[in-house]
Amino acid sequence: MEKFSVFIKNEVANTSNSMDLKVVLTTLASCIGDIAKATHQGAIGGHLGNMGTQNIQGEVQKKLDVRSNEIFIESLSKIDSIIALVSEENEFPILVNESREEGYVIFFDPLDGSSNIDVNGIVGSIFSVYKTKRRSDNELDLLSSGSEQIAAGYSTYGPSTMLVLTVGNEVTSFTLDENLNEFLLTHPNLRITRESSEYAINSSNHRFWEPPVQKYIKECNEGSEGQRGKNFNMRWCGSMVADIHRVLMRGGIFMYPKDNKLPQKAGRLRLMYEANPMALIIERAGGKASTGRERILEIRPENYHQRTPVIMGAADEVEKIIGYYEKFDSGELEFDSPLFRERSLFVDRK
Ligand code: AHM
Ligand code: MG
Repeated sequence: MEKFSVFIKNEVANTSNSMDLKVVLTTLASCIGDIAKATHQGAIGGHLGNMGTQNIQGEVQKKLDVRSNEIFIESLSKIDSIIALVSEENEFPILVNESREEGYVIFFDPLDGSSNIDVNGIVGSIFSVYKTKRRSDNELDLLSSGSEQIAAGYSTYGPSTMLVLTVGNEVTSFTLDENLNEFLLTHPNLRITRESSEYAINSSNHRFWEPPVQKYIKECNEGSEGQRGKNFNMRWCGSMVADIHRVLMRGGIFMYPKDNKLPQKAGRLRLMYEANPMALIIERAGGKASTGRERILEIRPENYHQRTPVIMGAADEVEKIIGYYEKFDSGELEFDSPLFRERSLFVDRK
């Protein structure tokens, strides 16, 4: 099996980016190897439990959130071609080589799904790589839409540690050989089937969703007796990396849609280091990624930690939900339950 380092050398040679990208990607893989070790040590390494602090999102930080963040920052800040690091755990970007004219900006969620840590559930890391240049006024602009990403990837620290990467046109997956301490290419050119009969959503939010998502899930749950004419299965890991990985490996759709649970949040997931990298991977694998109303990769970001609705996976299923949003927004009354007929029952408490 091909080693990650060899794959990267060949792959980056085929892109228009400089050799520095090779250093960035191999360093990211090495950080993931280090976080895998800490994660798999669990209680033995003293890594379980809370830090007693909160991040910028107001979320309680776990010890492993903080350790994973340190691992990324310590290693990536030594790379000359990187200008800035933007982490879920830090309010502001960490500027590392500020005087450069151009360089890489890395966005990352150091440990996604961290509510799973203490129950030994699957967690992972997500990253996104952009290039930036100084503007004519000499200012650095670190925020670009997801379609500008040069590379994106995630890891899962599950039964085996896997690294999924897109750089170029394809999505490639590697498995960590713990004896060699190397990622080996195990899943080339991952593709998502167009249709599917499996969905992932946190159903406890059902009453807060907008009618198009309620309608889609209702029809899935009616199974072979309903208009879809087939049974659907549901899975929810509480960890985006694990749920998206399943979608990539065997198909399906993953959603954290807009809801009116907390009106000040446009959904739960963060655009720059969760939705965008996953959207790039899903699209490169032949799937679709939307908020329901717009393509995620085309959203113009306004701040580092902004949230976005997420509906991604099998193209036919995502298109079906987009169609329901179009009908809902244009006032077409095809929503057949009392809840859907009375639009006022969905109170958009902005
Ligand atoms: P995190 O980055 O703080 O772990 O939050 C993101 C996670 C996603 O991995 C997952 O899809 C979602 O939050 C789970 O939310 P919920 O607790 O509503 O199930
Ligand atoms: Mg996360």
